[in-house]
This record gives sequence, C-alpha cells and structure tokens, in this order.
Amino acid sequence: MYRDNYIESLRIELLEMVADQLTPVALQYGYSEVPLETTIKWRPQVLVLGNYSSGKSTLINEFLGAEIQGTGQAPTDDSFTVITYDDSLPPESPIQITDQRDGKVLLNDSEYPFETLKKHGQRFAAHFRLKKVNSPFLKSLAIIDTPGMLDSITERDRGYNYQEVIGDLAQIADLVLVLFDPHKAGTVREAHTSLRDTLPAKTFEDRVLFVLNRIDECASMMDLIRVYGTLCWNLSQITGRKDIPMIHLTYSPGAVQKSNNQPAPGYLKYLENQREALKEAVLKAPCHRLDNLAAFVETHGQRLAHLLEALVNYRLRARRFHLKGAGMALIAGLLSTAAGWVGTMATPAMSGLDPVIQLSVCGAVGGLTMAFWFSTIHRLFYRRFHRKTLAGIDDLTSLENQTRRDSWAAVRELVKTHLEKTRGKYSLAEVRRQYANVWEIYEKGSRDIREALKELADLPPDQQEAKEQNSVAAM
Ligand SMILES: Nc1nc2c(ncn2[C@@H]2O[C@H](COP(=O)(O)OP(=O)(O)OP(=O)(O)O)[C@@H](O)[C@H]2O)c(=O)[nH]1
Ligand SMILES: [Mg+2]
Repeated sequence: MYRDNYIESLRIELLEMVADQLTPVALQYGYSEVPLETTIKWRPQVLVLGNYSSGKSTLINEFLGAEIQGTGQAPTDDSFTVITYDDSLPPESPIQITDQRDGKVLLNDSEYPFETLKKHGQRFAAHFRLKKVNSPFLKSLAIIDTPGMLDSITERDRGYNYQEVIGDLAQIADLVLVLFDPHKAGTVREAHTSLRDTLPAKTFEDRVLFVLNRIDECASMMDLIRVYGTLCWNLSQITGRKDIPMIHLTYSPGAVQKSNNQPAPGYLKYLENQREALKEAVLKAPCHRLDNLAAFVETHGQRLAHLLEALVNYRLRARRFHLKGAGMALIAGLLSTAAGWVGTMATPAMSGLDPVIQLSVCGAVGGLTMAFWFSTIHRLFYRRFHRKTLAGIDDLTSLENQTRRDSWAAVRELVKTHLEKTRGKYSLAEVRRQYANVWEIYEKGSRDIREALKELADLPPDQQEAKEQNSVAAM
C-alpha cells in the first residue's frame, strides 16, 4: 500500500510537470496536437498482442476470472477491447461486464488516453471499444485485447493501419505481452518491427514480455523443446540479437478441458508455476509505469529541447548577420558621406558654402545611404541568408551521436515549418527561456524519478510495511 501511494504521488507530480512545462511548448510548436499528458494520465495498461488463436482472449479471461472476451478457433475477434475496472457493484457480485463504450465515444473522451488514436479513422473507431468489468485483477491496471495478427496480405484489408495502431497503443501501454502458440511460433515479425520502432530502446526489454502459450498442445517434452528452439531462433532473427529474451511458457487449463478430454502431457506439472509467474509479472505493470514515465519525460524533453536549441541557434546566427549588416550599412554611410564631401569640394557652386551646411548635406547623404542599405539591400541579403539557412537546416545543430540524430529526426520538420511560418522573426529571449525550462525538466524529471525508482527497489518489504503503518498511524 505504501508502495502504491508512493508510486501514485510520484506519478501525479510528474504529470503536473509535463502538463505545466512541456505541453505548452509542445502545442505551440506543433510537436503534439493534444496535450502531451493525454497518453500518460490514465491507469497503467497491459497490451496483449499475438497471432490469431494464440489464446490472447482465453488468457485474459483466465486472469479476470470470467468469460469476458469471446474465444474460438479461427480468427474470432477483430476488435481492440480495453478492459478496465468498475467497482460500482457490491464485492460479492459475480464477475461480469458492467458497462460498455464504443470507439467513437472512447476516442473523444478526454478522461481516457486514446485521443491520439483518432487519426486512424472511422474504420478503426468501429473496431475499438471499452468494457468495464468488476474483476479484482483490474484494480490497478487495464488490459487491452487485440485482434489476432494475420498474414500481411490479409492485414491490408482491415481498412486502417494495424501496424501503426499497435505502435501507438504500445507507446501508451506499460507492459506488452506478445503471445505465440506452438503452431505459429515465428510469425510476428511485423508486430515486433512496429514495437521496436515505437518503444524507446532503453525500456524495450523491460516492457515487452514474450509468451509461448498453449504449451499443452505439444505432444511431448521433446516437441515442446523443439517449438521453444524454433521460437528462440525466430526471435533472435527478428531482434537481431544473439541473447534470447525470457520466454514465459504457459497454457490455459480451462481451454484444455474444453478442447479435448485426453490426459494433459506429463511435463505440464513442471511448468505450472510459470502461469503464476506470468500473472505476477502482469500485476507489476504499475511499477513499470514510473519507468515509462521517466522514459516519456526524457524522450519528449530531449526532443523539445533539441527543437528549441535549433531555434535559439537560428536567432543567434540571425543576430550576427544583422550586426554585420549594421556594420556594412555604417561603412556604406561613411563612404557616401566622404564621397559627398569630396563632391562638394569639387563642385565650385558648393565649395563656397558655409562648412556647416556642407557637412549637414554630406551627413544627410550618408544617413540616407545607411537607411537605404538597411531597408533594401540588407533585407535582400537577409532573405538570402534565411533561404540558405533553411536549405542547410541541419547546420543549426550538432549531431554527434545517435541519440542526437534520433531526436533531430523527430523535430527537424517542425523547426523548418516554424522558421518558414515566422520567417525567422520570433523572440530570442522567449525561446531561450523555454529552452532553459524544458532542459531543466528533462534533467530534473528523469533524475528525480530514477532516484525514486532506486529507492523503491532498495526498500526491503518489511521497511515498506513499517512505513506503511507509520503513515496509517499518522493519519
Ligand atoms: N489446448 C489449448 N487451447 C487453448 C489454449 N488457449 C486458448 N485455447 C483455445 O484456442 C482457441 C483460440 O483462443 P482465443 O483465446 O480465442 O485466441 P485469440 O488469440 O484471442 O484469437 P483471436 O481473437 O481470434 O485473435 C480457442 O478455441 C481456445 O479455447 C490453451 O492454452 N490450450
Ligand atoms: Mg481474441
């Protein structure tokens, strides 16, 4: 409990920081169309992906303790279903669906974090829904069941970009389960690609759990080892890594009873604990939330800082350019004053005039030249400078490592658009102030939260209990 409260207060603090400091900048520069905190403000979420019939819905039903999701052989469910908690019924009520929302409502309700998915269109909205269920399993998290993956040809008939939807949901989710079954142990390349492209590399391993499901269908231990080997090989091919990620092995006893009455293979009893381990890992999703929030603040803080840094650099260059322009205008003015002086001396009609008048005339010529230079010639030069800077926009920043190159790729077009729109005329002082703020959030936010996470990890359970009791006693 102490732990939960601690996590919750940290979460709220971070959300406020994002809402107050990062969101205004993100909206101002078109980095995001909705407030940045939209996707992180809701409860922790677990996304369940996998091939069709890999047993996603059956496993979810087992976690929930009731038949909430439809199941069946062959592709059964073509919808994304968010399943969340409802405590409106008395505690002893049987577990059931208490309320449902369809996609259109869900995508437009700012209480939920799905507004960014609106871009996937009507067809997606028609395949998106929410169920509220009174299962205790959902007390601290929500689960998202997904349509089974098909082959890439059939995938195109869905009417929305499945890959992109998965990528967006994975970004929102705190934990992603990727399910395989023994029959199709290596066909999730596309899903993996979209996960790798969207999840920050730093958190990928903590955030994705691979599960080999329906293991009761392996006829023998040898068969299971063969399937496991195939899956490891396929995963290493897809991930491009030699080390094999942890793969949970599990099955749903309820589904076994339904599918056949043959005795379960003998090796299953050695793997019974795996299902519990998986369940525990899923229940830990709220702990991942802090880690994910830290990654969120780091990623967006870094990108926004990069965007602002380029805008500051542009203004600094422009300032240098204007200073040079002013110097040149001054030289042009002085030269024309001198030329005017020589001219007056050389013209007999003028040479006899009062020197004060002569000087005033020359000064006026010089002043006019300066004004002309600044208002016309310098402007032309400035337009050239602006065009050239836009053409070589990458020179506005240093790209010394991959992280910098990645963050620049995310904001380069936004910098360009802003420079084109404003024609480079914006306040340097304001952008500098924003840059300093965002940078502070990036540094402070991620440092504070990493320290808090470390503190949480170091906290022995008994100390947690003690702290919990103290905080209860103090109330
Ligand atoms: N033997 C056995 N059968 C299972 C297991 N899990 C699921 N099944 C069966 O496999 C079929 C597919 O299960 P679902 O839960 O509908 O699979 P899904 O991944 O949700 O499928 P889609 O929604 O179509 O993508 C059902 O008939 C289940 O009864 C399992 O662990 N062992
Ligand atoms: Mg299903």
